[in-house]
Amino acid sequence: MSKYLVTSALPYANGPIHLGHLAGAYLPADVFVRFRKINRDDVVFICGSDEHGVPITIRAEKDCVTPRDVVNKYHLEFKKTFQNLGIEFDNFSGTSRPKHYEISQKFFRDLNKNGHISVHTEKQFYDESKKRFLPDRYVEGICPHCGYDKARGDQCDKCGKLLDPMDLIQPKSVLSGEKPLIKETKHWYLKLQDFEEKLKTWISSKKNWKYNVKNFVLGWIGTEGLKERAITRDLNWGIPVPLEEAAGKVLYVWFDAPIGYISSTVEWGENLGKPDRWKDYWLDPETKLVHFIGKDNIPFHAIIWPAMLMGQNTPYILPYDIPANEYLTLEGEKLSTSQNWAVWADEYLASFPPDPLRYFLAANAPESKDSDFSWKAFQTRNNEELANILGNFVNRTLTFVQNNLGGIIPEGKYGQEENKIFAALEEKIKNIVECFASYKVREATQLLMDIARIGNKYFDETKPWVLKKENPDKLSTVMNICVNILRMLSVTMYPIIPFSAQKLWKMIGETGSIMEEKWDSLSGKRVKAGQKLGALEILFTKYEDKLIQEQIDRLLDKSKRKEASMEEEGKKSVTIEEFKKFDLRVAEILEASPLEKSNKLLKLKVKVGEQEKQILAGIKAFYQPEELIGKKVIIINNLEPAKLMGELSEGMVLAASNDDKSKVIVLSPVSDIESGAKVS
Ligand code: B3M
Ligand code: ZN
Repeated sequence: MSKYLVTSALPYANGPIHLGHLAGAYLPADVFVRFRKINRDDVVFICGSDEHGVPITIRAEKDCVTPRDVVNKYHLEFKKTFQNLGIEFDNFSGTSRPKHYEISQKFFRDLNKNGHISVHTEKQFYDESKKRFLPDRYVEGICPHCGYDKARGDQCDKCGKLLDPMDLIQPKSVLSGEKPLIKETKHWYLKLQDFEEKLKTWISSKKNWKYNVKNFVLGWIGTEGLKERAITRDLNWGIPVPLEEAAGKVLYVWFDAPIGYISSTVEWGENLGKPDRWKDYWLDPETKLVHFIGKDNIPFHAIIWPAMLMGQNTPYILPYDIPANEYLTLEGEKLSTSQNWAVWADEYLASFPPDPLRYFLAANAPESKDSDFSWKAFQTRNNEELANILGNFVNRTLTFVQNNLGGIIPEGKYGQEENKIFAALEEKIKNIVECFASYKVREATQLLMDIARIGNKYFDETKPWVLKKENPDKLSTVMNICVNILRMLSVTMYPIIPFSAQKLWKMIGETGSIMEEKWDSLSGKRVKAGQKLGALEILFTKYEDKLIQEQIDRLLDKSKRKEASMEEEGKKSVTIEEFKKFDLRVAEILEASPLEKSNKLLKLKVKVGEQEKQILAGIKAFYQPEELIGKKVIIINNLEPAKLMGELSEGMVLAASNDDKSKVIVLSPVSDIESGAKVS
């Protein structure tokens, strides 16, 4: 028996849980914990909501509520969602509770006392009209790497590059929309370089860590060495920095978030009436501390957090393992909450039970590379594996016992043949155990299905419907074996699909919780002959195309609706002053020719009054150059000149188009007027 403290990344309390979160940090952890618990290990499973940070304050500001309101709302939602999905934490806390403040401030004080914190004055953006400093996401502007014009101060959503707010071109405050000033402010830094050698030695000792994690960390340290990092922010939502001279500053969210693992464990003990219980885990070097996270959280868990722990006066244990997962994509594309390209857990649960999703995400876990969720693949996994293989075996076995043997588990006489079957099954179970122990949920899922396949094959080959007439003795043994396979199945499937496992457990006449069954008793233990089956029910139903299509349509609709609403925003009214900024003119086309390098552009020479200029127009597919020559059109005359495919364009020809852009018509005055005439 080993002692485990298992954690899942604390979800940010600024939005609901989607399938990407589940696949990365929650389902794999829950599977591991269920396996460990059934294996008689001593396990505590800890989580809570991550309740600080700029995404939450921005969200609150946008919705005109307080950060506390935002946090409370999502905290409750998380609890409900996790419960409905069977993600069973021993404690789910939150990082804005007093105990968490206390422990986090102690963390800062210890690091400071031990000389691992420095303080610097730095330049930062400041919103003069709001009288506030603007940390990372409070500033938006043009990305210096890709030119995207809504890049956030911490990261560009388009090209994914990490940014410093000072990198942004034309920075704007998200609070006022104004250009921010640059002002000096003081911040406190964690001197990561103090821990560099210790971290390297520690990480090198982790022989069994996943390749992606270890490699990432050594790469991070290796190339540039460790540098100090700011751990404070100018915000009014967060944990106050426990220093007099730091009034108005709070701890950076990534500083306090992992401490949530400790404070949630403390809370767990307190709720049990044992306030010192947390020490049995956090202060015992025998405890295996396992953090389940998505790959974007690796540096925080494998470098910064261990450094923070190393700098404490309390002898906390360090992470034992960090089985980080890669990403889940959706229908082949990157998940995006801002573009509503996501399947939300609650949305899923409104139409389906939890187990088929758990099964799918386990079978397609992004363990060593990104994997994809698609509704069609989900349907296939459900219909062809859960329903056709596993469900079918459960159903045919139990209805046979019910209809032909009075619902009583018959006696089995085990000879060589039967023992061979048991040996094959036990071999599979041994492999499954190894997979669960090494976070290989994908493989465990396949092996689990193999057991059901063995069951179906055995049923087909022994033909109980024939034995019924010809050999009742043998029938008794065959059905006994089949029920035994179901018993093994229910325990092995418990970590992945616990709801169905528990139902199956009851159906074979077991009472009580499957948790009372212990993994290592599986091999020897057999069903009791004479035991009466429980009430039968269908474990898995097949999903029709129509139901799946509805989900696909909804996903497409949601993201389209988002596009439409963005377009609507673009249609907001403008003032006459704004309109007057456009210098619209009538222009005469003098020359037109296709631009060789482009399949869209025509190169036009136009006359605007006395002036001649070159304009590139994306109308190649709709007009022959000759038919345009001599035509009068409307142009934006003062559009900033731009180079397209190496050619200068000094304006824009106005055109109308239908929705799908299959038709594009250049605008022209209905009767003649001289070129250069003003359009208003
Ligand atoms: N809330 C980031 C995330 O949800 C962060 C994890 C904290 S774990 C200590 O991806
Ligand atoms: Zn960019």
